[in-house]
Amino acid sequence: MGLSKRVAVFSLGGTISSTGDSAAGVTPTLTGEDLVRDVPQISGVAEVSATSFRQMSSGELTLDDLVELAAEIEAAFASGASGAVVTQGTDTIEETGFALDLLLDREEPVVVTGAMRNPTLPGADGPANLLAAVQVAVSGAARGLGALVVINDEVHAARFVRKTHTQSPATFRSEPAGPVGWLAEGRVRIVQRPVGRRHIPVSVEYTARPVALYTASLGDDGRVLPELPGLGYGGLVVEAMGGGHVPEAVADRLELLAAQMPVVLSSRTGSGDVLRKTYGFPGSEIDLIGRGLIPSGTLDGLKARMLLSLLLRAGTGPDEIRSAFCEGFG
Ligand code: DAS
Repeated sequence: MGLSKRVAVFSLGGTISSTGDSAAGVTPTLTGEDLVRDVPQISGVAEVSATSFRQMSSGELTLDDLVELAAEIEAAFASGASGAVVTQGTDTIEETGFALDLLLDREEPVVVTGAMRNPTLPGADGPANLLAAVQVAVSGAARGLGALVVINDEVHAARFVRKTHTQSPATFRSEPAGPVGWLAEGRVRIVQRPVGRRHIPVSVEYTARPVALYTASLGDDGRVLPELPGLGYGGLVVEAMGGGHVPEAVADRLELLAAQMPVVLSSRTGSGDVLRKTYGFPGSEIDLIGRGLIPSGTLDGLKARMLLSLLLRAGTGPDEIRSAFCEGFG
């Protein structure tokens, strides 16, 4: 008798699929079919179809790829899949996972996974991560949570997760919320459900409007900022210091930019809400918001950039962009 749950696996490349010799370095070579075949335990969990969607280092992925991937995942659900698993490089999972969270509005679990140790190394974590991802993809408890990142037996909401270590298999963290669950002996335990998801329908026909990401740093005056409109950028996310602060010289430049494009204020700290009403010095969050910047709420710079990129791509107007950040994630 066949298994009742079907899972569609889409492989995109990354360490989980990388092989080669130690001198030249590993590169993405294994297909989705190879990855699934290497984990025989998967056949006891679900009927799995594997598609090699891309085969690249995850830094090469584009928003176009993700919009196309979201459409393929929708199609898999329409044809009866109970869940979807995406395997890819871990370098950009915090961005791709959040993009899928925004692009898809489905109850079925969409689980992104990868590996920190490639298949040629002792202790390669890809097979365990893939099995765990399939287990989450068929779990009733994981339905309706939005896109998830499953690695190292932890289940993270894509909207919170960040890569925090260059090599550790425990690299993924969700500050300040913590993981939404974990796996124990193959059982999926979900202990919290994030509220306030947002859906941004974007089709492949929409054109991209690039969004720049700028990190404020000690002694920098932001002289690169006035160049952005001329370079074709349609928006900017600032990773400000602390609760949302920049030097005064940078604030002057940001004010000029905010009159031309959406400028979102996030924090370079990596955790916590951007402040709105505490500090009053020039370059403080009160000053910057008064000059037209949009506070990113709980979103860090990379996630704020992803949200703004998709909003611009969907042709969203200035008021709706502001409310997407202030009400959706604020
Ligand atoms: N090869 C890198 C990437 O594709 C790293 C990884 O997969 O962990 O993101």
